[in-house]
Amino acid sequence: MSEFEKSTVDPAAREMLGKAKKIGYLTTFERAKAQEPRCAFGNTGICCRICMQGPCRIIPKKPGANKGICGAADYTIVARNTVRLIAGGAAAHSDHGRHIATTVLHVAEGHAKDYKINDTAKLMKVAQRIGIATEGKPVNEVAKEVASAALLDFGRLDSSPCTWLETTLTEGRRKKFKDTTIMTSSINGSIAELLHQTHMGVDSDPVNIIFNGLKVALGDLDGEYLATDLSDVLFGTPTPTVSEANLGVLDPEMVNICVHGHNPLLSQMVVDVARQMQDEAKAVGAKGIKLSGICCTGNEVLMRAGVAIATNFATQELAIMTGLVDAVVVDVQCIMPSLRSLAECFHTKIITTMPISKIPGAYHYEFDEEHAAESAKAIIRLAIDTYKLRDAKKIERPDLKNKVIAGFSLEAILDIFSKINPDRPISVLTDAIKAGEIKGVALFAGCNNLKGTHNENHLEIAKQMAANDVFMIATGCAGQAYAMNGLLTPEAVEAYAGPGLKAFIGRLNAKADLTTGLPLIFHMGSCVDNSRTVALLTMMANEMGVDTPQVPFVASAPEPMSEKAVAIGSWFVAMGIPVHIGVIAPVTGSDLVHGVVTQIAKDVFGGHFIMETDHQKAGEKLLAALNERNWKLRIHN
Ligand code: MSK
Repeated sequence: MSEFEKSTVDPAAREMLGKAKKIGYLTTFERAKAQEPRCAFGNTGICCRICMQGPCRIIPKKPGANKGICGAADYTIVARNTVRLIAGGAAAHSDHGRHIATTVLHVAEGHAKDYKINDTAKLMKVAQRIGIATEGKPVNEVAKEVASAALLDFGRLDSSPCTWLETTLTEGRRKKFKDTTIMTSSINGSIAELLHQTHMGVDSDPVNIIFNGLKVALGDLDGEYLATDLSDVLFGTPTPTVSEANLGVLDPEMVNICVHGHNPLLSQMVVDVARQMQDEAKAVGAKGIKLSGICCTGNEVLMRAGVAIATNFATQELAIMTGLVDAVVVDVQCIMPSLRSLAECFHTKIITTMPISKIPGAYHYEFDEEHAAESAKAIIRLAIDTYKLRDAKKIERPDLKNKVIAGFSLEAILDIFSKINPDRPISVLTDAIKAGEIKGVALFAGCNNLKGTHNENHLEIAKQMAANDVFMIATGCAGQAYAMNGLLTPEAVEAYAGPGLKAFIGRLNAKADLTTGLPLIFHMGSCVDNSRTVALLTMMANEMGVDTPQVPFVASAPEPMSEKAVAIGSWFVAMGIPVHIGVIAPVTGSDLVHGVVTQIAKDVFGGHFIMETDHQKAGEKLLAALNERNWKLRIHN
């Protein structure tokens, strides 16, 4: 085994890790090793840092130390720590959604002139779904009402449910969430309430804490849903697109700009403006401007504009290591602060753009919504100027990239299904499950986590699912792992799909009327676009005449890292879905909390967490969960 095989399965990343070693730079892979051994208290969730008397670490068999100084038991501490992760994730996703909704409102009011309502059909569809009359109204009037309704979900004063939740759930889930008092009325209010509830000396009941954590998780879902809907309204609903992925997309002859983060407000503007600035790049000797993406803002522009993916979360530093990246333009979330110090070894400029997301020493070009195109132009000009400083001696690019077929919004998937059944497109999927041709649907989502080998769990579990005839969808860095390694291609269908899945995708291919074949895994977008995946689940449930916990649908975050992944996993559990995570979450310090999230949750909501680090066993557990549902539906014997 070569030195870097334990770090990553990606050949391009291995090559760049070799370069990092040569120049003596300690990447995130080295820093992860340097953190070992991990603190056993933190690792199991029994370190309490909620008040300044702490940290308190629970030692079960030591009298006095078996509780915190205030008397908090292990279960209280673990529950509080867990739900505070959900609150962090919900805050991040929904703040992103609030930013988009505010921009739609400003566009509708005649401000933010560089943006426009791009997808009127989606706007009208959303308006009708949430009960806003559209007939005879100007587009901007409808947009204003929709954006205002979205913003109300952040701070509603009465106890009526958040609009996006109320209007998208199955009847069964609506009732379940009301009965269990976790239906959210206000995203911001629920986050504030949870932080209050978990303040020192407030709630010590772990079950009560976890239920309110789920309420915040539903707020996260609401924020994701409206972020997706309104991003589609502003920038268009994705349709299938052909692109490419991995470090080989960086072009030695072009000005290379990587967009990194999550919010499409800036990255989409950079894409649009770069098209008009190709001549400026040519004037400095480049052949033009090449954009590529890292993390979910990369997914946003892949889905809508076919922009290439450079790499995913864990390997973001390695893009700079090629010596070819002239600028990394970042917005919010999942941006390693280390990018700045690494960039000092090269000519690369790190450009932060959001007031809440700065890196000491980086260039900060504050994104100004009122002058968005100007902001994007200034950023691109800095990248063009920086191109002139490239040092040929430092350039080393792995010659590896893979073709990518992406852009599968729910609308795009239904459009393909409708070629087979125009009246009830979703039945194409549910009928294939009922017939036993495919076992169900598996969603792969989430990040990279260097507690394991980069991208290994993503790839291996998906291959196992494919061989067992599971239809697969993906979002986030999971989607990028598949993009980087050639699984978003028709060739991967040939290589990995079992006979049932091959026949199913083949039937779609025969009717899809696309210029390319369909891929093995349908990439549905960014982290917030998990809303698209839950919309698919809901549609399947309604078509099958059951509630979501009965649908043969599983979710997996093979390498979860961020608080946002915790929030997503939690609301999927509440939706009744078995959710695999490829790390052991910091809940094992309390048998009670561990039991609630891995077992009791199933009795209450139908979903539960499956913690399994071994990819083979994880795949087996996911398949078992699908088989159980199929058996219960009496589809199979
Ligand atoms: S970017 S949250 S590392 S998926 Fe959405 Fe990737 Fe996870 Fe960030």
